[in-house]
Amino acid sequence: MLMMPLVVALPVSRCRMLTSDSVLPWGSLSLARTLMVTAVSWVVEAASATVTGGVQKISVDLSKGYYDPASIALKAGVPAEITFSRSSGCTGQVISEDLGFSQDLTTGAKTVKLPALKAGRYSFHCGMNMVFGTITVQ
Ligand SMILES: [Cu+2]
Repeated sequence: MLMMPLVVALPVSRCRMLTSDSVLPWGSLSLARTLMVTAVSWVVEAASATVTGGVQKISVDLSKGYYDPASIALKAGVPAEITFSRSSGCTGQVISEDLGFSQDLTTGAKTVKLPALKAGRYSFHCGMNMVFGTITVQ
């Protein structure tokens, strides 16, 4: 979620640049608008887990200082395994009150095993409640 303003900021600033430049045709402006909308929908879209042998699995990378993906889609009624990469500092701990887990990532990647979940939205966050991720089960 922290990344969203940064990702959106690029097309927005590009859009302003094109607006003030009268040399460019109108087509460029609408292209910039399309890029902006595409960037927003890309950020919001959840990453789906892969089902292997009756378990749905997904990995979350923390090398950039935020959860990538920060939005995870899981199927209801199928056990899940979410692997968080090794991390330190702010994201050294990953906690979910909703799902009842707390992991220390400073010593290495950890796999959180979740039972078959009911449909709903569950959140997880760093130890300081500053960086967030969402699991949508449907
Ligand atoms: Cu933090």
